[in-house]
Amino acid sequence: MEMEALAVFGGSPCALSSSLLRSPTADRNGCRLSYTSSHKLILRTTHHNHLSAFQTQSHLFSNYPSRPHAHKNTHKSHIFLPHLVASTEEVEETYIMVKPDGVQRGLVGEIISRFEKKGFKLTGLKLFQCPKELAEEHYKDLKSKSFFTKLIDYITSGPVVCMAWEGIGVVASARKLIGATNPLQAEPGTIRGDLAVQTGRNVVHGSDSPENGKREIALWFKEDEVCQWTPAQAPWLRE
Ligand code: DAT
Ligand code: MG
Repeated sequence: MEMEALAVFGGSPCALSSSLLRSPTADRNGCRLSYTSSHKLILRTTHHNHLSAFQTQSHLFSNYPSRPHAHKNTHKSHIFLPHLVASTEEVEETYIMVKPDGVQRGLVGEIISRFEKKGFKLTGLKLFQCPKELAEEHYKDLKSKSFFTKLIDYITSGPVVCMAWEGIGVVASARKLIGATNPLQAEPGTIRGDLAVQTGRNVVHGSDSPENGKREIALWFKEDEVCQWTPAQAPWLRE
C-alpha cells in the first residue's frame, strides 16, 4: 500500500520533512518516507522483512510497490544511454559497492566522493564482510559464466563498502560515473577509467536497472539500515 500527498511543500522542505522523518509512529508502523521529484512527501509502508540472501527475487519484491507517481507523467523525458535509459523524472535507488580491491587500495573516500559531488543522496552505508551465499545471490545471473567462482572468491576476499544512493535517474547516471566493465575500455573521468586496469579488479559495482537497484538494496541492507532524509542542498540541486 502506498499513500501519497501527506504534505506538499514549496519553500521550506527541510523543516517539515525532518520533523516527520523523526516520527516514531512512522518507524513503529514500518513506514518509509520519501520524496518525489515534485516535492510531494510519500508515505510508503514496508511491512516486509528485508533481507535474506536465500529469498527468491519475487519474494524480495513482493512488498515493494511500484511508485504511483511513476505512471502519472504522460510526457516523460529520457536520456538515452547504452543499455539503460535514465529517467529525468523519477526518483530511483541504486546499490553501489566498493569491492574488496577498492577498500584495500584506500579508494573508499574517492569513490563515495564521486557520487556525493554529483548530487545524489546517500541513504545507506556500511563496511561489510560478504558471506559467500550473499555474493552468489547477488551475482546469480552470472552463475553459468566461467569466471563465476573467481568472482565470488574476489567479492568475499575482504570487506566491501555497501551503499544505497537515491536520486532522479541515479541508476543510469551511476553506471556512467562508474564506466565500462573492463577498466581499460572505461573512459577517463569514470571511476574505473581513472582507478583500475582489469575487469577482475574493477573496484566498484553499480546496479544495472532500477529493478535491480531495489533488489540489491533489499539484499544487502536491513530495513533499518536505510535512512530517509532530506539533504540541506536539495533546493540547490533542482529548481
Ligand atoms: P558490471 O560490473 O559492469 O555490471 P557485469 O554485471 O557484466 O559487469 O559483471 C559483474 C562483474 O563480473 C564485473 O564487474 C567483473 C566480473 N566480470 C564480468 N565479466 C568478466 C570477465 N569476462 N572476466 C572476468 N570477470 C568478469
Ligand atoms: Mg552488473
